[in-house]
This record gives sequence, structure tokens and C-alpha cells, in this order.
Amino acid sequence: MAPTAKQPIYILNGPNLNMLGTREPEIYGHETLADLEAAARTRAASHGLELVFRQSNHEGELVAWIQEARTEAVALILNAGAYTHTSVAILDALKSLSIPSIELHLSNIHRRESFRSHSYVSFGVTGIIAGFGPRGYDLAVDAAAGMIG
Ligand code: CA2
Repeated sequence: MAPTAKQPIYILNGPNLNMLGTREPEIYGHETLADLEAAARTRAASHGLELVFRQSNHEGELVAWIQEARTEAVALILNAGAYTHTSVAILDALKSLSIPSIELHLSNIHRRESFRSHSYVSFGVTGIIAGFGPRGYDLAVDAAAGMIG
């Protein structure tokens, strides 16, 4: 029998995260999203894992990718950006997952404007990582690897 291809961890990034590294470095750091992707891939490889790494500025596209992760991924890491605070659609998609899922934020959303303290995403995930800057992506990969290993 042919060996089954190993399923990846999905890392999905929401609106404006494609702009990382261009402004507000005091909040989000100096690294670009491509830098975070490269580091996360290296980290995943150290666990023998593959990554699918994507970014979208569109809520529906993120919903479609979360639905895809249901059958295609071993774990989901989601930085939903500002949709974290607004999107019931993303929450509903997360609730359909049976794989481990991690809400990820570069900043500590509880130390910022009060509207950022509320997260719809938190209701639908296994765990949360926030406030560690770019290193949060590595921490999330380690946490995901721990949960599937
Ligand atoms: O801290 C995070 O990772 C956030 O998910 C980032 C979102 C924000 O709306 C959330 O409250 C917390 C915003 C990402 C926008 O990032 C930019 C970075 C540099 C330049 C422009 C946008």
C-alpha cells in the first residue's frame, strides 16, 4: 500500500497582516509576514511537520480555509487579525473543527484598546497565545506539535 502523505499544520493570517514590518513596530515588531513564515516553517520542520501558511484580507476566504483545515490539517493556528473581535462567521467555522486549534496574536490584546479584549475566536479554539511578538508563531507551532504528537 502507498504511504499516506503527511497532513500539515495550517497557519492562517487575517486582514492587514500582509503589512507587517511596514509600521507600528513597537506593537507588531520589525519582521515581515514572510519572515514569520520562514521561521515557522523551520520550527515545523524541527518537529517533522509540514506547514500550509496563508494570509487573506477577506473574511469568507478565511472561513473557507478553516473549513478546508477540517479534513486537510492536523492542527490549525489562526491569527484572525481584526476579525478576531467581530466575526461570528469565523467562530462558527472553528466550532466545526475536531483538530486542535490555537488563537494567535502578536500583541497582548488584553493590554490594548478595550474593544480588542473581546475575542469571538477564543470561544472556538483549544488554546490562546498572545503578546510574544513574532516568537508567538514558533510557540504556536511547538504547542500544536505537542497536541498532535
Ligand atoms: O496582535 C495581533 O496579532 C492582532 O491580531 C493584529 C491585528 C489586530 O487587529 C488585532 O487586534 C491583534 C492587526 C494586524 C495589522 O498589522 C499591521 C502591522 C503593521 C502595519 C499595518 C498593520
